[in-house]
Amino acid sequence: MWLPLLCSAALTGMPPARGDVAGETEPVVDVSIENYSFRPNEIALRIGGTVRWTNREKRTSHSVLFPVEGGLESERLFPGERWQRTFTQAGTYPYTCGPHPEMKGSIVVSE
Ligand SMILES: [Cu+2]
Repeated sequence: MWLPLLCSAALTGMPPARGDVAGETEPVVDVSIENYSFRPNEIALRIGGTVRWTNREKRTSHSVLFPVEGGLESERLFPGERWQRTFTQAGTYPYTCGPHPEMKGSIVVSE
């Protein structure tokens, strides 16, 4: 009697929703923006990986700016907002915050 119950519990623990959102199964790395810094500020991931920045400040807005790629920049992120980018090519991607160029981070994408 208890064995079938255990089995069904194990099945319920499976993630049936996986794959229902495109790209969800790819690794996502979270970066927190707080105290005028990106944490962590250095990230390594593989091609196809996604970095998701979340502004955890109380009041300050920030952006994510890639100056070496023609100035690709997120919209201004207000507290609680997030932005993400998926990296499809290997390379090193330094970035800053548009309004606060002293904020720095970098992402290394490998094959
Ligand atoms: Cu900023």
